[in-house]
Amino acid sequence: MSSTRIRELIVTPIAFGDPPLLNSNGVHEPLALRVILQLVLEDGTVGLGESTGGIVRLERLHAAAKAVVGMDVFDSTAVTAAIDAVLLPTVPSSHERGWTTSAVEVACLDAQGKLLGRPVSDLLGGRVRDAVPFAAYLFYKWAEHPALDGRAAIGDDWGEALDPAGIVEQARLMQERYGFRSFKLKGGVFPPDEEIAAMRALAQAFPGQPLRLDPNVAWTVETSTYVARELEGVLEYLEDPTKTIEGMAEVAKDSPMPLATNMCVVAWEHLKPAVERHAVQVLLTDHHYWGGLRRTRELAAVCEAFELALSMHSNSHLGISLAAMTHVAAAIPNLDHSCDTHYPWNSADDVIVPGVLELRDGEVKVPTGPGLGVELDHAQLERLHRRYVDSGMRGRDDTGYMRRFQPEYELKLPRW
Ligand code: GKR
Ligand code: MG
Repeated sequence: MSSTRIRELIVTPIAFGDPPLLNSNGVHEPLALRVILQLVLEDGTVGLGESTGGIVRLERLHAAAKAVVGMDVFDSTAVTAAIDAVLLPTVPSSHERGWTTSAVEVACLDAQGKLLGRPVSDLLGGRVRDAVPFAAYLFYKWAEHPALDGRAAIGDDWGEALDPAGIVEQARLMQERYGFRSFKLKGGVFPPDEEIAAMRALAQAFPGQPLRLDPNVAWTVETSTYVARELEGVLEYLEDPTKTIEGMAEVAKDSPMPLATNMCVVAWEHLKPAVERHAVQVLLTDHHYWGGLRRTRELAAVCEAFELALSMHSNSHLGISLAAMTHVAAAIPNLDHSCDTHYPWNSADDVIVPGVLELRDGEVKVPTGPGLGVELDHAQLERLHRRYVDSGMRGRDDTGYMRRFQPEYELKLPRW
């Protein structure tokens, strides 16, 4: 029994390359931040976790690391409760506390799986599919990060995408490289009519393949209603056109297609009002803040009860997160849509040993090795940690970075 106790939680902040992807807040910086967790047990078993970066959440993970020492790794409910209790006095938002507890829960499950010799999907009730479908995540983007403060420009092999033709070309590349069979466009960047044109161009280029558009609350209720009508028959769902449960409920009244969210329903207490007001029809779950993989499985059951369809949200991430997303998606019977992933944009810098996770035919095969089934590349972890230290970057600032090139740029939500 003592060998299953937690000896240490090693928390390592990292930075990895990210292209200039545009969104309603500005543009992605050349580096994205994450945190890698290594949960070390008394017997030397190590469970892995990955979470979003930034100094605030990093400090919370350090606080969590102190709280979990000596606890039994199979007692993951108690482990997350202990972390929650430590954060509660200073972090009132359950959504915010969820970012910390979730990352540690995943590391617990990875360690449990390794001890038992079983994949994490087995610990979640077993997989109902052997491969998980993902959508191509399209972004308007610049051809390169412009030269800045003596740093040379940073290009990539995706090229520019600033109009419908550029988006269709990016979608073709995504399909060619990874075989995606559904497409999501991150909108909220250009005036709505331009984004409507991009979706129509995608529909023409990829007939019959599911499409979705996510402007990250860049629109008013009126604009959202207009776009929804214009895109009738084109979208499988429209994601977060406008802010708040109330706003989404207004749009939903007249929307010809389902509305989805990863913005107005991000904690358990948001579910009741959203269901009561019929604000959303598709919930984009994310194990990184809903409490981990078991809680995500439970969330899927709640969605089933209230006839909410289920899809999955993503943020810039690496392979430990992709493995966790794949295991939980494999164990959810009512996964109704392909999952989002940023992985093609960031995978070149991955922190895991290559070979297990492959995006092929628009799917990732569920790893069958013990735990998450992925192995940490320690040399790469060290390199990415050095990059974090040397960069001096301590948080994501898409708006500030945009202003370096367009000083008049203003963060305005809704913008249209
Ligand atoms: O990477 O720019 C981005 C996305 O906008 C991301 O930050 C969102 O969290 O992809 C996400 C979404 O679906 O809202
Ligand atoms: Mg979204």
